[in-house]
Amino acid sequence: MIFKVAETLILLALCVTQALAIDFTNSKWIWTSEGGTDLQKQPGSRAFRRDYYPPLGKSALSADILIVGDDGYTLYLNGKQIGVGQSWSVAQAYCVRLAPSCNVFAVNVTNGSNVPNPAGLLAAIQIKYTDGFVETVVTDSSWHVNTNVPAGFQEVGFDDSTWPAATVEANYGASPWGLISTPPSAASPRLSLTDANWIWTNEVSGGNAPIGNRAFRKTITLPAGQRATSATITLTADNWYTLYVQGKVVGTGFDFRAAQKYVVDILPYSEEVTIAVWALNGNGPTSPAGLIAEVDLTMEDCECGSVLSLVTDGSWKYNLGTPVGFEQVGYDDSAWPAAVVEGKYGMQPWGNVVVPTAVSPPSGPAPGAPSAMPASVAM
Ligand SMILES: *[C@@H]1O[C@H](CO)[C@@H](O)[C@H](O)[C@H]1NC(C)=O
Ligand SMILES: CC(=O)N[C@H]1CO[C@H](CO)[C@@H](O)[C@@H]1O
Repeated sequence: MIFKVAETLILLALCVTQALAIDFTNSKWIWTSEGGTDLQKQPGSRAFRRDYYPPLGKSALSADILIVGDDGYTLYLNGKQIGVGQSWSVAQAYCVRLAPSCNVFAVNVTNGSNVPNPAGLLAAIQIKYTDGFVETVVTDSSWHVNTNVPAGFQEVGFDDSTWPAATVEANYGASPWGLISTPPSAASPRLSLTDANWIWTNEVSGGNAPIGNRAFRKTITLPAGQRATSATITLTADNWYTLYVQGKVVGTGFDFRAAQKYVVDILPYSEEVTIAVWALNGNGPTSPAGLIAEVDLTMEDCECGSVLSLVTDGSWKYNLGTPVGFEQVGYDDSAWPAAVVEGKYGMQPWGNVVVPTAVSPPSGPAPGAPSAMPASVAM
C-alpha cells in the first residue's frame, strides 16, 4: 500500500514494523503448571490470555508486540488474529492499534512432537497512549493459562476467571532457549541530508545574498488518520538558524560546516506538522546564504511507526523578513513564495557538510530569533 501525501514527500516505509525499542529482557518463558519445574512438557496446544486496562485517565493507542512460541503460536488481539509464528528460535514483531480501554491479548501456543519436550511463550508488548506515555507488558504470572484451547478463547468476552496464573519457567536468555533472534529493524531507506538541497530566497545572485534575517516554513499535512509522533530533523544554515517545530523552539546552530540533528516529540500527536526556521545571513554586505535540512516524521497509525522522509526543496516557503508569529502553527504563509533551490548537498561553497550521527541537545533561540516555549527534544 503506497499513497501520495504531496509530491515532495516520499513515504518510504508504510506497513512495516519499525525498529523496535522493545526487547525480551524482562520477559519470562511461561507455560501451564503441568510437569512442575520439569521443562519437558506434553505436546499439544495451550491457551494464554492477558487482559489489559490502561491506567485511569489514559487512552491506549497502539502496541508493539515482540513474540515467540515454542513450537509455534497464533496471536489474537480482541478476538482478531494478528499473526502466527512457527519457530521457537525466531521471534516476530507486530504493531497493532489498540482499543482505548480494555484490550485482550490471546495466544494459542502449540508444543510439537509426540514426546514431552520444552514448550513456552515469550512476549513483550509495548503499549503507547494518546498522551505519548509508553508502558511495557511482558509474559509473566499475570497471564492466564489453560491446558486446552477452547473455541472462542480469543474473544474479549470469553470468561477466563477460572484459568490459573501462568507458571514462569525461565527468564529470557535461559537454557534451553537461549537468545532469541528478533526481527531485523526494518531499516527503511530514508532520505538523508546528502539528498537535501540548499535553499534560500529569490535574492540569491551569483551565489551571494544580502545580509539579514529570513523566515522559512514547511507545513506537512498527513493523510487522514495518520498522526506524527516525532520528528528527526538534521539541518544547518549559512550562517545561523533557529529551528521551531509546532511553534516551539528546538535549537540553534551557528556553523554551516557542521549540521545538527534533533529528535523532537510531537505532542500532542498531530496530523499536521509545522517546521519553521529563522535564518540569518550574517556576513556583509553580500555573501553565500543557504538552509539545508532533512526531516523524518515517525507516524502513529494502525500499522504503527511508518516514516515520512523529506528534505529542503522548492516546496518550502520563504519570507524576506521574519514576520511576527511566523514560527507558529496557525500562521498563514499562503502568500509566501516557494524557496529557491540553489543546488544539492555537496555544492560549493559549502562542500560536504558534516552530517551528525549523535543527537544535539536542545538550545534556545539565537539573538534576534523569536522566543517560544521549548520543544520536547531527546538528549
Ligand atoms: C490452536 O492451534 C493449533 C495448532 O495450530 C490448532 O490445531 C488448533 O485448532 C488451535 N485452536 C484454536 C481453538 O484455535
Ligand atoms: C527449545 C526446545 O527444545 N524446543 C523443542 C520444542 O519442540 C520441538 C519438537 O516439536 C523440539 O524439536 C524442540 O527442541
